[in-house]
Amino acid sequence: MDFGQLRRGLDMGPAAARYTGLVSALRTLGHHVEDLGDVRVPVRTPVEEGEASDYIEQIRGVCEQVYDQGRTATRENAFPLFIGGDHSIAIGTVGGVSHDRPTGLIWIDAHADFNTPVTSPSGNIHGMPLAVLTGDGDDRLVNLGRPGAKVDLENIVMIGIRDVDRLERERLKKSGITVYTMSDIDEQGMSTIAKKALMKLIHLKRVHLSLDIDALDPVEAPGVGTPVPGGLTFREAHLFMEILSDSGKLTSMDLVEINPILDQANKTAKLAVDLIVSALGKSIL
Ligand code: 4U7
Ligand code: MN
Ligand code: MN
Ligand code: MN
Repeated sequence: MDFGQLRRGLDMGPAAARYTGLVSALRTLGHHVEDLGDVRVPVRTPVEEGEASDYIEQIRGVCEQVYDQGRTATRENAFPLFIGGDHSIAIGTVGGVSHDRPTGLIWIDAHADFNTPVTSPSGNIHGMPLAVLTGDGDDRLVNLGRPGAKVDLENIVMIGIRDVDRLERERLKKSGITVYTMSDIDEQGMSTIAKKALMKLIHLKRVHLSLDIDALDPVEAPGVGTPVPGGLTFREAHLFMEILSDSGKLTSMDLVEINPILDQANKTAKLAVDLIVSALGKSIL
């Protein structure tokens, strides 16, 4: 779905990932893969220029479906992989996979997605999912699946951020979330950051990765709605996936914010699929 922001095209992300061979690449690695198809997404009626959009009901409907799927897959000890779609789907995915057990959350993104309706400069829900998941935001989203916060602030690690709004920054600094910005990655290198991130979640049996493809540099991932320069390189992102895969801790994952309409020959979806395959066990040797 693409109801979390105004641009069209993010709803085509799953198709783009399928076209580039996601399922066969995972089968080649030896995984048993079942493609459950797309969730039901209502047709989007256009909002006039300057008119406020209120798609909360549509977003809630889609997130309830993914919540159930995440919950079911996790209960069956399967690994749910969610392809977006704009990042507001994480309200459902993270809620669902954490239904029965506390879950660590790694949020890789250019943005913090920690706005509330009060702090958001855009009003777009895809800038709010992490706030919702920690209990702040519209009640219809905060209480989706089960009442209240879905993850503990101390079980969240954010990586790659470089574009935070003024009031969002104040919230983030007070929150207790562990944040590794692009500057931290520049200074310490991705392997150190990856190991620190995993150490932070060592006490948890389940770890969910929510990967917003705009965390990568726009040179690598041009097909995104909100590009921000100075992002992760191809190898930095792959190295993180390889270290995460080696840790054996990853139990579920989102890959979101692929916009094929803004892309160059499906380059961004190809990169996205490559990263998923690395996170799920592909190594160089
Ligand atoms: B994404 C933004 F103002 N912070 O809230 C906002 F810059 O899921 C962008 O990370 C949010 O792509 C980007 O609208 C959301 C903006
Ligand atoms: Mn983002
Ligand atoms: Mn995001
Ligand atoms: Mn985006």
